[in-house]
Amino acid sequence: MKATLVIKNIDNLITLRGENKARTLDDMKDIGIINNGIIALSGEKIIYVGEGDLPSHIEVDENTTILDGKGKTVTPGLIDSHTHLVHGGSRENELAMKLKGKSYLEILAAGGGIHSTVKATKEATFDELYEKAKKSLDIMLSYGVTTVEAKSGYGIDDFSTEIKQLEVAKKLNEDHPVDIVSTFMGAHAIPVRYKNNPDAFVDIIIEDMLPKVAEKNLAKFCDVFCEEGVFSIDQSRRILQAAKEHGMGLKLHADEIEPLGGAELAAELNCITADHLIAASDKGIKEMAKKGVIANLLPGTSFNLQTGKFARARKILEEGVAIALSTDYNPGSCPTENLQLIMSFASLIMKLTPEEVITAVTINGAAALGLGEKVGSIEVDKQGDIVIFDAPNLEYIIYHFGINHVDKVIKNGKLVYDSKLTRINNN
Ligand code: IZC
Ligand code: ZN
Repeated sequence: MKATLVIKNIDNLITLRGENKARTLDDMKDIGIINNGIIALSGEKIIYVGEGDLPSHIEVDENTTILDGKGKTVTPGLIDSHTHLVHGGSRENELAMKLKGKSYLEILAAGGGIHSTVKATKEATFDELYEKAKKSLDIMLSYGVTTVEAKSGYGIDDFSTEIKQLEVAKKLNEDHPVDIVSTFMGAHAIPVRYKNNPDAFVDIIIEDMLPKVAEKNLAKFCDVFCEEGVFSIDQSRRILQAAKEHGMGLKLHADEIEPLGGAELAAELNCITADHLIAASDKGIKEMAKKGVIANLLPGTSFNLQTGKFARARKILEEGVAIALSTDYNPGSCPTENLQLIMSFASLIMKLTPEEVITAVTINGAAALGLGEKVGSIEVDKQGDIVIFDAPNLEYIIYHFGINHVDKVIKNGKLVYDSKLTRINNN
């Protein structure tokens, strides 16, 4: 078999080999490290992973791209499994309010927050949204992210804007190297005109929006912002049950700020993930463990909300729940595309080990998007999504925080990012 790309002499090859499903506490310890590792790819796929030299059945010729992994750490492409990628505008105007002590929910209740992004997203053209999201995707890719989830939710009752967001994500998925998985999240805020009758808006989502999104095949998942002053437990249940009937996978913004019982609901409905969980109850966490719901934790949001509260990651793990980690990239509660920073937060603040962190942004992130068979580990027959970090080991990436350690990114077997090529070479 002929290799099209080879990475050799890899000091620290982190394969994450093992089962293609979300891994829990004990299974997060062994991340399959190979010292002096070598990887061969043919086209889009990985064809060999091992130590030392290539076996004789793998041919290399003058057309094979050879990369050197000396002094480097190599991992599967990172997976950011919770983002609000496509949106108009930004919300730096909220900074002064936040510094004066106004909370996220107070800003939202006063008609700001999500509502201001709804306005900006509605006003933006398809091309403007596309260019803005593309810029963010380029940044994500430069940070080693090769698969991203993208939610709608900035049209809310303006359905054409919801569709516009999902179509932007669809086109970017076709045009950009990063793979995008779309989630419909029309239930992201109660529209101002439904303030006194939110159930009428829930009816519209169920009766009008979900069938059309499903018919156009624009979303693999459905998500709801289940929160005090946003969607209640009952409303969230109704929406997700309807989404399930349309064949969508289920996600839930659960117990982000108030302990409403989102974790319990996610377990009841067999959601693939429950996201945030900052205020999740002991009972909710136990029920998630029983049902195999993945906890998608977003510590960048905790940092940015300035409440000092983070999800109880160790407790969640010890109860037997698998953890994924994501940026939550959005213009309000977490305006950063930097998943490496989130990895440092997860370790330094939530006390996850480096092995747990890398598992959470690779194979567990893949499982959080139903893609565990395809991506998330460096193994034969998997998609060639690989990051070469200019770092001697995994601990170094997490410890030396806030900067980008990526040297090169390979996506679908092709070199798509090289940090050296972004600098003008005038010494
Ligand atoms: O735009 O504020 N939490 N949704 C739920 C968000 C944050 C995004 C936003
Ligand atoms: Zn979110």
